[in-house]
Amino acid sequence: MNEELKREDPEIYDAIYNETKRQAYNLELIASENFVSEAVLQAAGSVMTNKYAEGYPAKRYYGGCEFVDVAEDLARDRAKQLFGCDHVNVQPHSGSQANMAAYFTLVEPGDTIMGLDLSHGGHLSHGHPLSFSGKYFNIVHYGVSRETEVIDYDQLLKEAFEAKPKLIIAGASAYPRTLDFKKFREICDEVNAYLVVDIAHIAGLVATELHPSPIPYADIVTTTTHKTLRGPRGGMVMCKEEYAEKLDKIVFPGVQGGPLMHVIAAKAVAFKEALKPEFKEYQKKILENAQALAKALEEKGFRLVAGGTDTHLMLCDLDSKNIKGLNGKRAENALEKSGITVNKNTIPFDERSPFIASGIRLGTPAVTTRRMGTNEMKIIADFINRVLEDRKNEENRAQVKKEVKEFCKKFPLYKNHL
Ligand code: DSN
Repeated sequence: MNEELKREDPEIYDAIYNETKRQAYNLELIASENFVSEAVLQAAGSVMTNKYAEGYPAKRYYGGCEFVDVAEDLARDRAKQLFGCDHVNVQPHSGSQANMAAYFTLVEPGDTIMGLDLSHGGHLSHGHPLSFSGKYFNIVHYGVSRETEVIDYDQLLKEAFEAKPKLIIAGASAYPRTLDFKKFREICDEVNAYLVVDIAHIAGLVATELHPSPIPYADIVTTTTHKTLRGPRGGMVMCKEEYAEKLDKIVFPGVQGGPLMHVIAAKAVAFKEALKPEFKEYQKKILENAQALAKALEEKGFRLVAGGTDTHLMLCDLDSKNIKGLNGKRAENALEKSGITVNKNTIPFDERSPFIASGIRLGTPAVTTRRMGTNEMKIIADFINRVLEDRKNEENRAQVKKEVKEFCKKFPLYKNHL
């Protein structure tokens, strides 16, 4: 593989080779990651990276766009079919830029936006002070209830009456329960606010009707394409027809220049895959695996935030195990040394900083792509428990790492890459 690259740039060749090995022989449990198909990889690594195509299909600022136009048209048509939306823009380079485009389409800098607090499961670009969203807009955060750890919609309505937002954004990066988009719409109607929904995490579930769709309720829906949707790294925005023209102008030239045509081609391939019946079966298995992993962890004494999960992810409250000195950061490190990749995550009302955190976030999309099933989830829970119960023991970690590697070999990822 990559003989040319090996000759030209052995350092980068080695980095890619080592990353390929890391992905093949480690358990990937980061809820926002996945493994794309060979076909998506090939499109993303194609000559379309060479093409400037500012503008939109048939309305470009450059000549020679006839074939990239084919790719973008296919991506748009397939996305519309997949989500049932009026209009889609497939050019955003990331979720953050998709959200930036959504905000600037509907509101002005300085306007009030309400978004879920990052420490309660929100996204950075939903108003974190260090993100553009927190700098350009007046942000009022909503959170989850201390008792139930889920959104209390009555409380949200009260807070919205006080804050008088122009826009409410729904969606989360670490919220394990179903979001009620109809309720969000009702609240927005009560306070005369726009509704934007960011389905980055749950896009694959929404596309296959395994999570309710926000399309009927939201003015604009944003997503990334690389999480449950299993496409290349990137973003996308869907909207009602009335916002289409303005949204397109905001994406380009408003917040971006030339689109990444190789990534747009790869998005088209991923959307074609997602329209197949097998994709719904895959999404169902993600959910079955999440249930199995959650149950197995609970049986080992881990408390799950909000009492479990309805989706592909769960948040483990590590304090529930009463292991001396354990926190999110230490758990992430010990698991990484044992071949298991997770991310530390604050839990609602966490007293630790986000750099330490009291929880870990776990998701099943990537292991499900490897065709692991519910029995494997029990084995994974056991690996996690063994590492965390004796996290300082190097021999224990080395033994788990060895077992994880053998386990992963039974579920090969990419052929001919190693
Ligand atoms: N950073 C992404 C995640 O890991 O969930 C989206 O916020």
